[in-house]
Amino acid sequence: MWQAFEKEADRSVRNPLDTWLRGKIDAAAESVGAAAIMPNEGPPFVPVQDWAMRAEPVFRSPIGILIHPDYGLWHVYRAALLFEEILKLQPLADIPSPCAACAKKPCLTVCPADAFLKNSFKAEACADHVDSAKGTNCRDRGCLARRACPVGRDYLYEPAQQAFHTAAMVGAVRSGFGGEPRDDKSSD
Ligand code: B12
Repeated sequence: MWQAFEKEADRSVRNPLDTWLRGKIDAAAESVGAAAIMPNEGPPFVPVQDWAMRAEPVFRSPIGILIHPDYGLWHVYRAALLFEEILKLQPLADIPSPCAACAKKPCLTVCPADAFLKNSFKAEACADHVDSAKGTNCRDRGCLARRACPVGRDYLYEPAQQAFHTAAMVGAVRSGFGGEPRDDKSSD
């Protein structure tokens, strides 16, 4: 996705990634007779992670985002397609979360902002650190906790993409994650 975005997208518009994606997703939805919902549009936000856990073997990781056995923490949901009829899905593969066998859980110990609590994420603490002089590593190369995960390392985003999403994440936090103006809602 990132390579196509870099090649094709008009970066001068507001929300360049969301804008570029919307056209592609609407066309895909129309071709199969579905309506598209964008998970980052809100509030209110659709519970896309709950839907994903019913559709494929992904699991809540200790840092809140879902982990996939192959892609690790390097996957996100660009859209949900709503169909009028109920679709028959493959039964879910009965496999354990990769986090169950991870003894050290480095994702929980490396965050310089101590942003991960047991059931929540301190978004302000994260953004303040990323914006500070000490935040270069997270700012330029992406979330340290996410990068510490040993699963799916082949799918790690490249630095330009990491920096783009991190900047968008800080913008989202500063504008209260809502409908207020911000640089791009695609913090992921
Ligand atoms: C608002 C939002 C944010 C806010 C976070 C606000 C906060 N304090 O948590 C900001 C902008 C800071 C943010 C940051 C990031 N986000 Co975000 N975010 C969202 C968004 C748009 C809405 C979340 C929400 O409020 N849902 C409200 C209702 C619907 O959810 P809920 O049932 O209450 O459950 C939420 C919480 O309870 C929490 N939660 C539940 N159980 C647990 C357990 C633990 C331990 C923790 C920490 C959290 C947690 O997670 C749920 C979703 O956030 C979702 C998309 C979506 N539609 O869900 C993406 C989404 C959750 N984000 C995503 C990502 C990738 C990130 C970042 C990694 C991006 C980055 N570049 O760093 C960071 C990391 C945040 C983290 N570690 O949790 C992805 C996760 C994909 C995945 N693999 O699961 C999503 C699903 C977007 C997508 N399009 O795929 N995000």
